[in-house]
Amino acid sequence: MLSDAQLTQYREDGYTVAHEFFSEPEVAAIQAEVERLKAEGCNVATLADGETPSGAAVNLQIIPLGPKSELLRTLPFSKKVRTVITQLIGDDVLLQLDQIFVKPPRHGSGTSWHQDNAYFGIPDPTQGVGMWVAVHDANVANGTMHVVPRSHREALTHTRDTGSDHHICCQIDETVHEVVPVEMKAGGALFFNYGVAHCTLANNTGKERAGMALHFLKGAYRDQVKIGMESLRPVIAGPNYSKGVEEWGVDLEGAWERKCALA
Ligand SMILES: O=C(O)CCC(=O)C(=O)O
Repeated sequence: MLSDAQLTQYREDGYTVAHEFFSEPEVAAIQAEVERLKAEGCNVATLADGETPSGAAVNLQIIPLGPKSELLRTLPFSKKVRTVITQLIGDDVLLQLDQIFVKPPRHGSGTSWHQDNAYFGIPDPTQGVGMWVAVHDANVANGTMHVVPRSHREALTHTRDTGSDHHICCQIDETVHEVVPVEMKAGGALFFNYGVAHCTLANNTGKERAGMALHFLKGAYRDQVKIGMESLRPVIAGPNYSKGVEEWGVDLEGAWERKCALA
């Protein structure tokens, strides 16, 4: 569970960090799955025209995860994820989006500054929460996630990101905005509401770095979601919660813990 201090930071600054959110066996399971899924990734980095695939820079996106991975589809149903997400946005929650970005050694490219709600268009951005998991140690040298505290109170203008085949981006001026690099060991998790501006930077180190991003939304917005799993939005809490039976045909409660040999 998040502490009162973490919850206060989340309410005020729009984000909070849970170091060691996932234990060593969980991290090992996630890392092995990322290794397996890499073959299904797509390099979204482009030359400066926003179209031509980049030969050098690589931002490998794997999306969605649930249909591709029997392991990762169970993660949103884990006790720790359900507990924290409901602490942050209350009961009645669905998983909107799940993806991984892999940054290969030396050629890994970042994901430019943006607010997720510029994609999602939810009337109140604080009603959605992104959970970004450090699959490997994430630090300034390998381009970890950076956030702008309290930026959910600003509607920033977004334009097409010409370094990506589909992303959008906004401008952050570090002389005006406070920018916080979030450094975490593998297994740490950053929670931020849909309005918080964030970006990752290039990985110029000799080791690969990956981040896994899950986006959760209040069930009340279910029909307003424009982006995400178009037909399958697994409910993880609330009146429509079926433990995954409705969406995946099996009870997934406890499955994450069993698969990671925690139970
Ligand atoms: O890991 C990345 O490069 C970007 C992730 C991201 O922007 C997100 O989770 O919203």
